[in-house]
Amino acid sequence: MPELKLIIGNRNYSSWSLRAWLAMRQAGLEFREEMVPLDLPDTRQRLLEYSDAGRVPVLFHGDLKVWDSLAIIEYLAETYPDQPWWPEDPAARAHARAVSAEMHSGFAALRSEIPMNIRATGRKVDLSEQAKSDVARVLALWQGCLDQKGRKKADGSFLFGPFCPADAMFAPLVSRFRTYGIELTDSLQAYADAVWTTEGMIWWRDASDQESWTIPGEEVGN
Ligand SMILES: N[C@@H](CCC(=O)N[C@@H](CS)C(=O)NCC(=O)O)C(=O)O
Repeated sequence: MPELKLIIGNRNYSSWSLRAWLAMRQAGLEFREEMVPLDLPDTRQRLLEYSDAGRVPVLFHGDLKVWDSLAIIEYLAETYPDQPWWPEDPAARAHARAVSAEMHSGFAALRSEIPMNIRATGRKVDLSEQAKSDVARVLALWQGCLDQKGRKKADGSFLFGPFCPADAMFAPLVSRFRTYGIELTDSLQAYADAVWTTEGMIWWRDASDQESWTIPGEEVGN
């Protein structure tokens, strides 16, 4: 098999990069990465050298290029079926894909009003009604997964028991909810803490602490 190479943005800010990267890392894949820091004068031109979409993440596998986080995950799940990806049970798998697709295509207000900044803490913002409704929907989605019929606590602390791509899709929200002090019930906080303390997330957070780039207006603690 040719090597896998993932192009990502800087870790502190690039929420879509985190999704693909964490899914790959937690699935145990070996891959190389290259980083294009976001919001610099040459960012656009550098992104276009990798993909006409001008966005990260981008996966290269030999001659193949995949330029979208969820498409990357689906491609890898098909290509490396022996690694742990989606839930085995078809109903749970469909559910996991539905919540992942909803995250992928929605929550625009939430995403723009509380951008990911992993290093920042203690932020307070007045959310619009739409963003509040986005937050409520995410929390309901999480609770719905945790309440699934037949799901046993012993199966794991994540949405579908063991870590799966749905948890990677929501990992940036776990970070945002911490940064902006979004209140969670005890069971949702336990879920968020489980994602926050996965091996991959700890590694990503430590690495984002080492980064020196700061997007204007996104200074830490601001
Ligand atoms: N739907 C795409 C979204 C990718 C995306 O918007 N990535 C942002 C970074 S998190 C980006 O590349 N922005 C370009 C820029 O900031 O110049 C995916 O799922 O991969």
